[in-house]
Amino acid sequence: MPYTGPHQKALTTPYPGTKVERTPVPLTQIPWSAPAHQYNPTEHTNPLHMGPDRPQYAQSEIVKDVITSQELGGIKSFYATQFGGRELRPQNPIGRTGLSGRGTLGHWGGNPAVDALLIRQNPEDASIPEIFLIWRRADRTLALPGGMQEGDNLTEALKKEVTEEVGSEITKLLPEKSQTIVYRGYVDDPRNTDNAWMETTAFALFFNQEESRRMPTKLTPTDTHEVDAAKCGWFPLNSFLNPDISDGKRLPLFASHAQIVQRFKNLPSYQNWLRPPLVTTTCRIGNRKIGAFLHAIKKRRLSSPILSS
Ligand code: RP5
Repeated sequence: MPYTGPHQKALTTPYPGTKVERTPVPLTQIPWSAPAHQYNPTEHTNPLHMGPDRPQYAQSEIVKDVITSQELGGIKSFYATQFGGRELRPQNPIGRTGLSGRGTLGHWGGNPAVDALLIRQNPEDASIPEIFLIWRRADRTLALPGGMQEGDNLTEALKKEVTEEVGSEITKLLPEKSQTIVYRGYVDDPRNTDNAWMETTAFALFFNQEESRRMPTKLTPTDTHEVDAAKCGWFPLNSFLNPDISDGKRLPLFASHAQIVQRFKNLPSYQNWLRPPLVTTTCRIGNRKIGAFLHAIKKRRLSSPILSS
């Protein structure tokens, strides 16, 4: 299920890392379909992302240089992009944000990212699932490890982000892992604007107790500029799965990461991973039936079809 909104973090003001204030948008006026005749969003694009000396990842600030026949400079969105307003720019699929332009995002339209839900069984107690979270220095919050997707290969992008933000010790285990897609779509990110927004593909990877025991206690992310390694680590997953839990241990996560984490509690691969191995279950059922059978013999209550009951 894609994100249906309304967005909240995309209304964050002032705009992250700046003093730029967004134009207030009442919740009822977020959808483009809601009339807002007076709507006059603040215009902001990072000045470093404009002009001929801009970095390679930033598209031209002139939207018609980038858009050709519904293609946003080769960047594909999960949404059928609508164009409108000033200069017929791409429009945020959820609606108004109070800010036009690109903010600090490099692309017009969807800015693709990848995220990793690294789930392990606690090395001491396999019944406790844990999730690895990073601490984003700039946003001063916990988050899923992840980053902008450069290039088309999602697996490579995931590997790069995990190496940078978690550590190469985990990356070494990735080739053996099947990756389950938990979510694809819009991210309610504080950097979003009316014309540029984040989209992600979030993958879950499961590590059993034996693998957890093989993991070093100290993981070493390389991107220590963005990530505070001292505050990253494994957290009890259950406190993030249930939005009603108020045990004080659940902390808010960056952008829509909390909603993404909550998505996978009903995921079949997570449910299977939680279950004890099938062979143990079968033996237990078998033993219980045999036990009941012997008990019945002892009590001389045995009648022939007992095994089929
Ligand atoms: C979020 O921003 C995505 O879900 C991803 O986690 C992150 C990517 O941005 P950077 O980490 O590269 O800033 O919207």
